[in-house]
Amino acid sequence: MAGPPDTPGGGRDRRRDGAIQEKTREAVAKPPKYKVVLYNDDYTPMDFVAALLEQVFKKSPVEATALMLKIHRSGKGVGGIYTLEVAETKVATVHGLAEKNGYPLRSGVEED
Ligand code: TYC
Repeated sequence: MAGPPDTPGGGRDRRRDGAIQEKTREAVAKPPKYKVVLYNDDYTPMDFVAALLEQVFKKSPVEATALMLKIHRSGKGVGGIYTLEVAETKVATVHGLAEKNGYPLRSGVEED
């Protein structure tokens, strides 16, 4: 790359002629985010849910157990927050793993 990189979102850049060009800050729309919500049920084993939270939502073992218990006690909980495409893929993965193992675990997407 020739010369210093542009300053993101504004700041100053030196022009070819040596003058300082003030940049205008333009609005950059942030992509909307979506929560992947997991719901409690009476049949899916606790250790299966905790292992799934580790595998699919990259939780540590301690985080996964705490979140699984939160869902168990309160009825639902958030596995993670993602762009819509990633969130929908997580839901499909949760349902696929649950169905493969014969459990009724459900999850869904909610706007953040
Ligand atoms: N309630 C389940 C049980 O007692 C455990 C469970 C936790 C199920 C979280 C689903 O999303 C869930 N075995």
